[in-house]
Amino acid sequence: MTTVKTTCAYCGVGCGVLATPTGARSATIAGDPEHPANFGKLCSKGAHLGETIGLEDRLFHPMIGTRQASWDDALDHVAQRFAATIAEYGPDSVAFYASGQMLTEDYYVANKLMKGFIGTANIDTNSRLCMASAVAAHVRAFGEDVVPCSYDDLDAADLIVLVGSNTAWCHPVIWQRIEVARAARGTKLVVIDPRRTETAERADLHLAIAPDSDVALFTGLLAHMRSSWRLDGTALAERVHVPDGFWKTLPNPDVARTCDIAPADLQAFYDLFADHPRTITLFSQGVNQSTSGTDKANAIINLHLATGRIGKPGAGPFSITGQPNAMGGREVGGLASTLAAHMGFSDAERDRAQRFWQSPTICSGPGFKAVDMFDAMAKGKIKAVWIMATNPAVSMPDARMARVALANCPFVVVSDCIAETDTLRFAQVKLPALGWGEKDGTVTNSERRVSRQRAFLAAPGEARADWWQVAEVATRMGFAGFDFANAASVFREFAAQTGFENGGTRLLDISGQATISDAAYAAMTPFQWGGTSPFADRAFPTPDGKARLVPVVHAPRDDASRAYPLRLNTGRYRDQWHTMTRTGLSPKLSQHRREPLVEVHPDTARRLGITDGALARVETPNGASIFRVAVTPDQRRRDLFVPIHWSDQTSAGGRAGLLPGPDRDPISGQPGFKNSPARAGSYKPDWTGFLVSRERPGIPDCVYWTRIRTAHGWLVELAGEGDPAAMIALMPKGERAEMIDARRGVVRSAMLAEGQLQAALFVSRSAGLPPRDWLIGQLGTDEASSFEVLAGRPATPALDRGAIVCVCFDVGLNSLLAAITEQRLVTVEAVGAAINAGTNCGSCRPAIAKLLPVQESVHV
Ligand SMILES: Nc1nc2c(c(=O)[nH]1)N[C@H]1C(S)=C(S)[C@@H](COP(=O)(O)OP(=O)(O)OC[C@H]3O[C@@H](n4cnc5c(=O)[nH]c(N)nc54)[C@H](O)[C@@H]3O)O[C@H]1N2
Ligand SMILES: Nc1nc2c(c(=O)[nH]1)N[C@H]1C(S)=C(S)[C@@H](COP(=O)(O)OP(=O)(O)OC[C@H]3O[C@@H](n4cnc5c(=O)[nH]c(N)nc54)[C@H](O)[C@@H]3O)O[C@H]1N2
Ligand code: SF4
Ligand SMILES: [Mo]
Repeated sequence: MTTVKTTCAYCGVGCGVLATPTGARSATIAGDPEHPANFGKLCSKGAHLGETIGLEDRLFHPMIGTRQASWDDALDHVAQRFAATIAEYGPDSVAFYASGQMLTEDYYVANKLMKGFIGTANIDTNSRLCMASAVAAHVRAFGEDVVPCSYDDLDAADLIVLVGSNTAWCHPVIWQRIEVARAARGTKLVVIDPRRTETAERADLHLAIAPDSDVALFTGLLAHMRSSWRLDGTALAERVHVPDGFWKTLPNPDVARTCDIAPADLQAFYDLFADHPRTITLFSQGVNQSTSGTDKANAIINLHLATGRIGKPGAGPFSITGQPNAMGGREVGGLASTLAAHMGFSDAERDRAQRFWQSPTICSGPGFKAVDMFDAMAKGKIKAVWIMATNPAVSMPDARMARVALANCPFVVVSDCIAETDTLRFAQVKLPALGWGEKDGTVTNSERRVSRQRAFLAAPGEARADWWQVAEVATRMGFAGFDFANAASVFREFAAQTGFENGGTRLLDISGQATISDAAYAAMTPFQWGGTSPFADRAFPTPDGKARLVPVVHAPRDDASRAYPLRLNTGRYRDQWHTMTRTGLSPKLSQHRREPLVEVHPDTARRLGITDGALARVETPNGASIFRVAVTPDQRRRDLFVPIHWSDQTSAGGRAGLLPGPDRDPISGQPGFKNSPARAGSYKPDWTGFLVSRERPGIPDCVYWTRIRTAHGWLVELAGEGDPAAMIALMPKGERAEMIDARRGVVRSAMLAEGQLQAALFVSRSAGLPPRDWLIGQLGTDEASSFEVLAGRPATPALDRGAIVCVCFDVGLNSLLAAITEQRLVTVEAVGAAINAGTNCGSCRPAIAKLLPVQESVHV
């Protein structure tokens, strides 16, 4: 079968992928050597895309309530309910909640319908939770939301500063590029993150600053550069507008104390910065997801503008995007705070958009930002909402309130490719969407590069493209202008809008593509708008052509209290994507972290009375969840970290989304997900246990459970109260071998069929449980013995390989440590040569490096 060039489904690096179908629902996946974002590389998530394209868990048909409906009925129903709601309560009573996982074409049609035809700007997106602060900062500083750098700059920089970015896990192919540059030219690396992540571990300097002290750090650095006469006088005179009194806003409080770092480390950072004019400051959610996120981003941009480190090779403030099409959503105007194609809401711009769309109306001004949108739903102001390609019941801050809002909204439409998600439970209408490998259109990555996602699989069931769903509803609402023949015709219209009466006022102008033929669209190769360095030789898109310094002042979050003395940080794991609807399908990707952990410093753990491997309850003013404890010096004292990935589908208890409050940045409206007041204490269940099973087990009825895929089935961790024997309900029906010691509270149950283990359950009131790995492996053999299974171990014990580090080759921690010690391995390369680990996607190389006896200084 022929190989199709497409783009990865996941992060904003935007890697090119070669997909070669090997059957109706299978394909081999490789990096595209010609794609300028990755030159053939893929990380663990991209490399295992093939494990996520089966038909398992898919939504195949439109549903109205619990009944399967035809597309005609479902679309008519949506159109009628939206029209009726608008007729009765006005256009602002309806809303659309979109996603950076929609294609540009999907996004364009949704934005056009809402802003131009329904006439409300109540369309916002999960990018509000992700990129809004960077967008707001770009607009404040440059006049337009333009990322001023390209990946090439990473190769040319002498100093790379990563701020609030766990690049090694979240943008691994950018990370590998940084590592190559460091090996080639000794690029210095500074990581600014309260946690010692695998990214921080590899840095020349790691500043584990106090949460949300970034503004103090960067204004302090600007003050330092000024007092040591290192600003760029020419840039300041010619290219940058300095507001009156700006320099007076740079007080010099005790920066090291505010950031809670050693003065020598602060000085080391300031010296590195002063000595290396080719500096890239790359930032993501540690900056954006903050109640001071916009100010943080502007503090970074101010520094680059005032020192002339922008628009030159290897220099600039580089906001990297999270989702595959976070950037495309910003381009079309999918945020409630922009109109379309980088235009705002002035009368002239509204008039221009309306004339371009030839629409009956146009929205009057900005609409509800995500948190406000859900708040308006809870208050009954929004009476119909369409949610597309996002799972807000899990991912919104104060997720309990988001669910109250959805439950309170009279009409909820959800377009998703998966049949059961936490959000779909609230839907009156469910619309089956095409997923990755089936959908067709464009995405834009972190460096403004537009690439094609192409279909290489047939549509499953009745699933249809998101843009088609919106266009159909628009047409059924009686609107003209939505009869698009294909994705290419949507793209042409969007491209035309970027150039419509632009006259050089907006850098986003891809109108050269407005006449692209269907064939040329099909064959499109990646291209970048704005060029590699948009501000190298061009004025800034402001009225006077100058960029702006924006006064920003460190404002600590003042919600610390005696009741909630800790700070809660939330974020990502290397091998899971958000709410796990897709990466959770991959057995390989599920091995790196099998449970959601709360990471805590040893001193704090001791004070709280929680121990490594036990369970802890984490509580904020908004909710409580239970997590497995990981005690680690990589956390700051008093800070906790939990992952965002587990939902009601995959756990009870382990849901991070319940915990952060709705507090948000006053300018961007982005929630401060990374720094919430919290408390924690040990959770002592009556019993703990686990289940391995070939078939997907039912939902356990106990206080804590988590469920993940394994090579031949599932692993469910359990903890609860009452009678442990009640868990036998999780076992399949049929003949089982069982061992119950009621006095000591031990329950073991195994079910085999013709030498194949079907399921095994282990529950115990004392902590002792057998190691999981051998039992997980037994699901895959034809020669399991119920005797051995009940014993929880083989008659002749083998080495427990330990937690999986390299998912590509299934290499565990114990195997790695054994090889390193026995064979005296000292480099990541040598480990690879000895046992393969780290030689495929490379995502685990930072973790392997950490195990080596002597840390390599640069290249892994
Ligand atoms: N594996 C994986 N990769 C992903 C994703 C995924 O789900 N899984 N999602 C994608 C998406 S949508 C996004 S947005 C990106 C996110 O990518 P990242 O931003 O790299 O990921 P996070 O884990 O959310 O947070 C980054 C770091 O910010 C730090 N931080 C917290 N508070 C502060 C602070 O006050 N100051 C500073 N300087 N740092 C702080 C955290 O400790 C954390 O290590 O990842 C993308 N890539
Ligand atoms: N506490 C905390 N919360 C966070 C964050 C954090 O760091 N901490 N990060 C925030 C950030 S940066 C982000 S980006 C969000 C992400 O949060 P979400 O967007 O809610 O997470 P996903 O799991 O990516 O949800 C995507 C949904 O769309 C479906 N889907 C996938 N492809 C398609 C498609 O082509 N069409 C349609 N119609 N559906 C599709 C998937 O099955 C899934 O249900 O989470 C935010 N929430
Ligand atoms: S870095 Fe990984 S997840 Fe991100 S686009 Fe590339 S392969 Fe996909
Ligand atoms: Mo994101």
